[in-house]
Amino acid sequence: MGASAPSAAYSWPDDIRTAFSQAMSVMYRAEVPQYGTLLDLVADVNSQTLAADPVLRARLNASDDLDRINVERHGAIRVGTAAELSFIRRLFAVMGMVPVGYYDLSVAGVPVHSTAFRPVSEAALASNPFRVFTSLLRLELIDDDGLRREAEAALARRRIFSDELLDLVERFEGNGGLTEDETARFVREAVRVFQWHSAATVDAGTYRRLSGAHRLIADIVAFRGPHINHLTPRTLDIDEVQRRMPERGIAAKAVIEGPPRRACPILLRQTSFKALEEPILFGSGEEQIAGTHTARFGEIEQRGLALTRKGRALYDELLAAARQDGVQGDREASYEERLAAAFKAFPDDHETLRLQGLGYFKYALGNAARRDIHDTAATMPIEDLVRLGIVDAYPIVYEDFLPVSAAGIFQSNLGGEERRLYETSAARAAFIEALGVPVLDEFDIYEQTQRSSIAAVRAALTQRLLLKTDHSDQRSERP
Ligand code: OOG
Ligand code: NI
Repeated sequence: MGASAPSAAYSWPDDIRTAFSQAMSVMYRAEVPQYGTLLDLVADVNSQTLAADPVLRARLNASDDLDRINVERHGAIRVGTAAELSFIRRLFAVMGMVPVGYYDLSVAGVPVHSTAFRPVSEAALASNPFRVFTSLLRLELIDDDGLRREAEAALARRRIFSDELLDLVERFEGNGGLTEDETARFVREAVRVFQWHSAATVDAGTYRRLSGAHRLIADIVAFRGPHINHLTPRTLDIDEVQRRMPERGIAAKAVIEGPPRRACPILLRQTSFKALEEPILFGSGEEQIAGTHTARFGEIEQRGLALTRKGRALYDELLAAARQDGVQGDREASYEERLAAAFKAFPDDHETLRLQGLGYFKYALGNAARRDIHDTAATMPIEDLVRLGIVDAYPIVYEDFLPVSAAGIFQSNLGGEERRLYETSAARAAFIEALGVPVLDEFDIYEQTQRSSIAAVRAALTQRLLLKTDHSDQRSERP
């Protein structure tokens, strides 16, 4: 898993990813000034949160996170064809990002399915966790045959990757890396793929019909490339940023997606500002007419503990209950109140979360391991070691996305309740075929991280016990 080390002549994939995410941020701030305003607000709230919470500050300082606190954690793009998706996969591989997870958004009335390209190894995540939520249009969900063929033709006409970029990706694949000069050119060409085009590739009538089928279809089909539709920095206090967005003239979406505020954060909470209406030119030459398109926004996220399958099932159940209550139950209570009430059933301290197998944890030797430890330590159940302070447990952070939340983000940026009814079918296989490789299972990745930390702890304890035996042997040899 993850990228192997390139030879010294080549750039580290982690460094290419960092350069790419920084260049994307610069471009997006220039394209969408309100995004810059959001970044400023996030930076202010983050520094106020740190000033008020020295413990948090010390922890982030120790984990090296402090100076990178305000950088983007993810972005999102939407592509139109299998060929585009499979090349995107090769492009992200240059930056050590591989497809993790499969999200079927058609169940939420959005005609796409998606994966997240992201780093996987612990070292790569620590270096820079930047990920790109990538959706593929499901053309087969356009009912009107004529319109579907028009959309297909428009997508077939466009070339979203430059020859230089194709060449650089092939070089990377052939040589196992990119030189410094190639890296600079790669980043420049890769960022260009995701830039904004203010002229549509179709006339106003076609745009209107595509948009009528679903606004997302127009967003994907009617443009020269898959423009980045949002970037997402990390906030240390999402409720505060949400509350303060209006003060800066930012129209926030109505609710924060994901779990409620908790003492022990789980999974992912996110919110965004509503997509902006931007001027567009439709058609070409004499025929060109002015109109608008709404697609681009800014988002923030706050991440917590990665849940096991069991924890995730409980999360899904409680979230569904809170949402269902809005339809059937207590109509007086706000969504936040219903959510908080439903999640009372989700344990909110790390010990219970661990003991009940709801979350993934990483283990490392604790303070008591420095003292004399009993011979049986290396084989004791991990929970006993934690209880004795020989081993400490740390929550593993959730690095993926949530389909219900993603649907909520899509929805709020499509101007309210744009939902279509789609047949749910076995689309996953088609997605994987388009991608060209299988997607990794996110639970397997967390499980593996947890398991290898336990193995490392046991190896270290065994080592200590061996040393101890050595010493006592030497002592007993002395007269
Ligand atoms: C992607 C929406 C999903 C998230 O954070 O859940 C997403 C999109 O609008 O293309 O980015
Ligand atoms: Ni997002």
